[in-house]
Amino acid sequence: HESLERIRYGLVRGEFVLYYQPKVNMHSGELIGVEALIRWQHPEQGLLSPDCFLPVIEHHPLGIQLGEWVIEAALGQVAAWQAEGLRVPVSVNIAANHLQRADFAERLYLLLSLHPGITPDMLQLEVLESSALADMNHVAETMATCTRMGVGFSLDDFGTGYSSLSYLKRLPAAELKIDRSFVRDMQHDADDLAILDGVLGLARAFRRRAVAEGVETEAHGELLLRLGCEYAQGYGIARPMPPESLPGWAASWR
Ligand code: G
Ligand code: G
Ligand code: NA
Repeated sequence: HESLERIRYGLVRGEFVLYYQPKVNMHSGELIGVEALIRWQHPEQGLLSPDCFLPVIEHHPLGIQLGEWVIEAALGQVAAWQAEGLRVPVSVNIAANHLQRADFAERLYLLLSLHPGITPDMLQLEVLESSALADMNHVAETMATCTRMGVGFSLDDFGTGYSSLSYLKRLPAAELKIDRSFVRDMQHDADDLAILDGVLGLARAFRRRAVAEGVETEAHGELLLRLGCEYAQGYGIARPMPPESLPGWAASWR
């Protein structure tokens, strides 16, 4: 793990970058969004994954600073793609303690106002469901405020947390991302298949968009389509890529 000071220095020096992984409609072939995934382009150690630095700053103000940097950089990238003629919404992962800050909605409004050319619906926030949100009423309120601004929410790794069903009922998230652990063995594991089918039914009943994570093979995609899940993300569709690769990928996909 890197030190807090080195991470702070890296942020000042502009060493962090975002990769983007496509999220598609497997039925129509449409690119429905991209998920921003942070990487550290470390001058000595090469490209570092978030596991090397996010845990270090998770409970530190620097984590909030980096979280805001991610939103700002993702919005800047959406504007750049838009100028090239590619209109694609971006999803950003938000740490629970960031979302739970009293000024979250206000700060988000400020970040959005820096990009007047981007409508708020071009931004979606992925909330990690497994990190128990301490004060659900407050979070629900924050999410409602942001939703009124036009920003969308997604419950990440859905099905793996402590209280998936309470979250589903109480949090205004238009999208559920079905955790990849249920997708991986669904062809061979009847329990996983049953969970997947159940979550898809819940998503329909609550009118939330279900997106399957971890779609690695054609067989995954075919079975998901048969189950009625057309939205997917995974290595079988595309790996996370640097932003300059996305327009070419989007043009050649399907
Ligand atoms: O892309 P990768 O496999 O390296 O991501 C590892 C983990 O780090 C994933 O759980 C992902 O959600 C998380 N992650 C990636 N980028 C960000 C980010 O910008 N902010 C936060 N909070 N988590 C991220
Ligand atoms: O949901 P979460 O934010 O944790 O997911 C992002 C992480 O999942 C990233 O680290 C990304 O690289 C990884 N990922 C994306 N697609 C796949 C896949 O098809 N298989 C596996 N094993 N990991 C994936
Ligand atoms: Na995510």
